[in-house]
Amino acid sequence: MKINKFFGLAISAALIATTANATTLEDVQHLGFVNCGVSDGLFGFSKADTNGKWTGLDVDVCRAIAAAVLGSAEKVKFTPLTDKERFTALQSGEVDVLVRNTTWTLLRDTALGLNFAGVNYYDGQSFMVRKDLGLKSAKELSGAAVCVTTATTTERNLADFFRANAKEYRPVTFESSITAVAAYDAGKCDVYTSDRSALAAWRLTLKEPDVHMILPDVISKEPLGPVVRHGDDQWLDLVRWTLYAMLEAEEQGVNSKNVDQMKESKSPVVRRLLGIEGNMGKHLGVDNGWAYRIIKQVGNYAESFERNVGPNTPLRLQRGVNKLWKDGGLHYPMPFR
Ligand SMILES: N[C@@H](CCC(=O)N[C@@H](CS)C(=O)NCC(=O)O)C(=O)O
Repeated sequence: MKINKFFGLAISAALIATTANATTLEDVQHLGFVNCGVSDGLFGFSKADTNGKWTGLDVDVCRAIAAAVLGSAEKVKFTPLTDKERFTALQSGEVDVLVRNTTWTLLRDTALGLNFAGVNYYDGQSFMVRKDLGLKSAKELSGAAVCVTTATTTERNLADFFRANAKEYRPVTFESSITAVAAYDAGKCDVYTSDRSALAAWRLTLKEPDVHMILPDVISKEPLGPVVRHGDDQWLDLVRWTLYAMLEAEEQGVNSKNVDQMKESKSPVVRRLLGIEGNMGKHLGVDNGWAYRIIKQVGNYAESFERNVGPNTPLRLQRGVNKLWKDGGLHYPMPFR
């Protein structure tokens, strides 16, 4: 068949125009994968192994979104981003969602044109030092050289902390944590500062991890969570309820092992969560098996926590404030009803 060149161009233009006006969900469905912005390699949160397989607490949120929207937790393209690149990549549409140990703050949630969909890890900023300095508290850090990564909340909190405590310090800034941590390890700084979970991860990469300690002071709130662009409420809802599905599954005792038996459960909440009753998925723009797939393929929040950062992983993080609300923690999924 002879194709009219002009007609062909018109069709391509129309297709591009459709894509440009499409919602994020339509784009993702059209392309067949979720483009997820992640950290360049933060153990426990997002890291690729030598075969290119990504794992981590943040990675699991990306996978859960793909399971909900596309039916398979494997349908994710991971885009590693530095702290500096992350928000531009989301704003420009290069990624569909950012799940990259990113702190929810007022400015990011407003001025940057972004929306935080929730919190997948409640953290706080702290300091790592050599044990032989004999320090007990960050208040004793007067005059210290502090290695820090730029374009982070960390850098600002650091300044606030020293200002509030009327102490001198010398910031030594880097664009990537790998170089900041290497400089600290080489003795170019007395202190490395970051989120506590990140400090636990980076400590393991040092030449002699046991020579270093994390000071007990927590100088900030760092609620880390997935972020989307302003202006696409459906996608915001999907990402938010994906996270809630993982938390609600834990709350209801549904996990990747028992999810098939749980389909027989008499609990109305479990039945709605698993799509046996109600139309939860349809209201989100997907099918009613969305949360079943998240739980079956990725697991509930507790499973993800234990597998990636919990006490039996090298990171050895306690659940602490990351417990569910009913266990005394801060995670509180909104009602599935
Ligand atoms: N949560 C803070 C800090 C983020 C953060 O910790 N960034 C660094 C320190 S671990 C990081 O992810 N580095 C990884 C990299 O440089 O690739 C924020 O949102 O600004």
